[in-house]
Amino acid sequence: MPEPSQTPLEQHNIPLLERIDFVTVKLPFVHPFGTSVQTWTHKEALLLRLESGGYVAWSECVADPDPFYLSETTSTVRHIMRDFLLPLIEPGATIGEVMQKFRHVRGHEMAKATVENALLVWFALQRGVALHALLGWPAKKIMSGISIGLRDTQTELLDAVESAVAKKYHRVKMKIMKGKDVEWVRAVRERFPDLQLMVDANGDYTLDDAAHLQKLDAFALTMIEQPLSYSDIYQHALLQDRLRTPLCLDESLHTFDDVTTAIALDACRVINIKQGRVGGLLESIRIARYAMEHGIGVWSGGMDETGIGRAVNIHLQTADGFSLPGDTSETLNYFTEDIVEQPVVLDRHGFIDVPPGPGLGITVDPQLLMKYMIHSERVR
Ligand code: OSB
Ligand code: MG
Repeated sequence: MPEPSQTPLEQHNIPLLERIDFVTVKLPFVHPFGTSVQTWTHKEALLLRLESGGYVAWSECVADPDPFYLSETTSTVRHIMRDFLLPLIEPGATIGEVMQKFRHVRGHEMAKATVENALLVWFALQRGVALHALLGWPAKKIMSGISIGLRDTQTELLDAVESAVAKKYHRVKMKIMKGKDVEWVRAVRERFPDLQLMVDANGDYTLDDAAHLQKLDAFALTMIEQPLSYSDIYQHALLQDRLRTPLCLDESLHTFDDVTTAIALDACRVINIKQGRVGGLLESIRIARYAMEHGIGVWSGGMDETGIGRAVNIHLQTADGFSLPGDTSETLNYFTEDIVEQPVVLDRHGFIDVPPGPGLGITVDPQLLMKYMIHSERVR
């Protein structure tokens, strides 16, 4: 695969980073977030703060403190950033050169994305432009989507779907797992016949479950996300061959190369891009363009981020190729109180505005940051 030509964006020069801090915050969720792999009661997020020339750029790492979604954790990310990635940044180098050097570090996409995000936000602030404009796209209204975690009863699930429908979310995703699948989907579909509905299994099934998963074809789901292992692509292709419902990959895709493999094998017809999982915004944009050229739908996933990470996902969705509603829901769906001042809200048609202003268009509230901070470390 030839390397793409460097865009002007990749030629911005890196400043001397005067001050670098890692800050960890821990916020309680409004409702525990249940998946087939883990139930999270809190969002623990590692933040990176870069300061240079009077501009302060924040970014948020998508890793959890545990390795249950993917292998990176907040601790591995701190280690890789401190000991390997940050030392590769030389003042005067271009962002393209830095990202090229990052390829020397294998894997650790979430760590790479955290550093890249912060550098791009710093450039946007310094130039006085919004992040989406720095990336090359005009502002537009972003489609909304909600990811509803596993519930104890079908009644609770139906209540959660009902309030999402009332808010005009463009599509609803429900988590499934073995034992909470076909009948639970049937209950939702019977009550909401026209809803854009999809499911996410976070890898709970194997190919032996293909006949069982075929029962989901009856419910006009827009897609089934990551039914099989987090490390598989090939068996998803075998499964896709046996299903009418499009498959969507999440955990299995970490790089542009993974995406070309998945598309070549017809392992999925839709791609969930989490910018943190694929190593950052520039890789996300390359993937979205490639997918679009191959007729594959793309949407932005989420990791239950605080307002910092959610703003990044919103800016990214102005890019070409993001044709489907993503996992971008209102702040109040996650937290009663966030660390940023501007909450994400839906308008009466279910759309989300890109926060206006330079950089991410959001401001970190120093008092709330202190309130939820559990750790901080000055790196430079
Ligand atoms: O599989 O998409 C997932 C959250 C944490 C880990 C994995 C996943 C999710 C979500 C939440 O589904 C998406 C969001 O609302 O941010
Ligand atoms: Mg998923």
